[in-house]
Amino acid sequence: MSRVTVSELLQGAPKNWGKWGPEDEIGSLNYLTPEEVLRGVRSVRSGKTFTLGAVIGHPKGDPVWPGRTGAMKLMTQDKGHYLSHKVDAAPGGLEYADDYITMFLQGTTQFDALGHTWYDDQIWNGYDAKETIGGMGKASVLPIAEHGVVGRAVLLDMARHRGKPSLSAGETFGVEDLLACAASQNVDIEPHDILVIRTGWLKVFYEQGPEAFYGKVFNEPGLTYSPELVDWFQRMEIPVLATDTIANETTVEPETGVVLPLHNALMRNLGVLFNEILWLEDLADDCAADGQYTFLYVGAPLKIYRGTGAPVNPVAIK
Ligand code: UVW
Repeated sequence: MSRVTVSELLQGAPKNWGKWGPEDEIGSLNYLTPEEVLRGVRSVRSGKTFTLGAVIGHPKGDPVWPGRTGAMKLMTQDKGHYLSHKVDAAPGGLEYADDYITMFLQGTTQFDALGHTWYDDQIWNGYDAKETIGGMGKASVLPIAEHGVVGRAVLLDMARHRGKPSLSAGETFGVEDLLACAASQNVDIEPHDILVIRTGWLKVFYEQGPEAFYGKVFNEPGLTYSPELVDWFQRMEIPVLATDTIANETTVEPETGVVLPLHNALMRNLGVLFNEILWLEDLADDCAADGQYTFLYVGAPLKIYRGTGAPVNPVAIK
């Protein structure tokens, strides 16, 4: 049970509604102008690349928000079909394999559409929450997919900063921790930086299994709400928050019991894009080894018409 509603918690909190016009559907992505892309390009030093997508349909399962299910991938055609004479080779001898997948669009590394969560019947930019009925009529993932997400990113390795392989269930951090982490990594967070935060939590799923990951009561580690944190995001004009957890914030805000308040404070109200469930282990190891925590981030979710979100396999270029 929460002790307040999200509406009460966020009373008077800042909003960017209308900042980019009444028809805007990409929010803080507007900060990533061509100049910002070039600033990102200038952070490239060695050309090393890292892909940040989780494996879809992993043999150990897919880490998903409780209530969602992992991907189901089925072969519709393979060599077996030819061996059992269900199909014949094409004239000339060509044979081929085919498959299809069913999955939650938010069931792997993905971007949330800005209209993905709401309270008080309004989604991003003040659109009516009824726009979500039968598919996102406003603030879907498509405008984000059509724009693409490219800019300078900073990795904040909170797990390393705290001297652990991963944060623990329900472990929280706030803006002062982000700044301390950046200082310990000798990196400056600049306005319009894409913020990539490693908690080590995704690794828990693959290395320790679903029992350790979900626990008795699911409570991810992560950022926790405070007015100061929201003001900082607003002041720094952060366009994207990306993490290696399912929801980019601790599941239950400990002071009030409100579930996922940052989804509303940052995404619904400020238009910050949420990029969730990233695989950050290889990138983080490399950053720790060479001391370079900035890179060019390139990602674009799939162009899903009226989608609430869409998978993405971002590339970090150092
Ligand atoms: C919810 O908001 C429930 O999920 P996600 O973490 O995919 O944004």
